[in-house]
Amino acid sequence: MLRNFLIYPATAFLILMLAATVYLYTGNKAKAVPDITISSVSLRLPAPGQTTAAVYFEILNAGGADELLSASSPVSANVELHNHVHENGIMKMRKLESLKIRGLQTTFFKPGGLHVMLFDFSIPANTTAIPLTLHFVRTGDVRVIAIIETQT
Ligand SMILES: [Cu+2]
Repeated sequence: MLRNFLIYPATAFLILMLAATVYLYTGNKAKAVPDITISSVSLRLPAPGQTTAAVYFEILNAGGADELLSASSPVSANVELHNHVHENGIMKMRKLESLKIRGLQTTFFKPGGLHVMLFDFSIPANTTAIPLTLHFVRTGDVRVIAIIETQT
């Protein structure tokens, strides 16, 4: 009787501790704050006469997951997130409503893949860089500078 009296609370206590540990671990994992750094931001100017330009960069996330909702820039009123997809052997661009940014991972925006598309842009001659703001759900707005590369 005395044995049961002692073992039961000890077991209950251990189970509670285990549950609390599991709860804290999974909870912290989900709540981990994103730690986002944007690098290698460049804008490819199209051939003369064309009115769309693509912006490429890398999103390094050293923290928890985030989501990229949109991008904006003073040089264009119409900025979209795009991806390239293969359809019947043809490369097509597709607009993304948003993009999940996984934690502890680098997401590459590069030719033939993800990119930010500027429509009807207006960039004065001899401009070497333009501002671009990326809007994240958790991180908020991140302002970067895109270096302008002319097509060769
Ligand atoms: Cu595009």
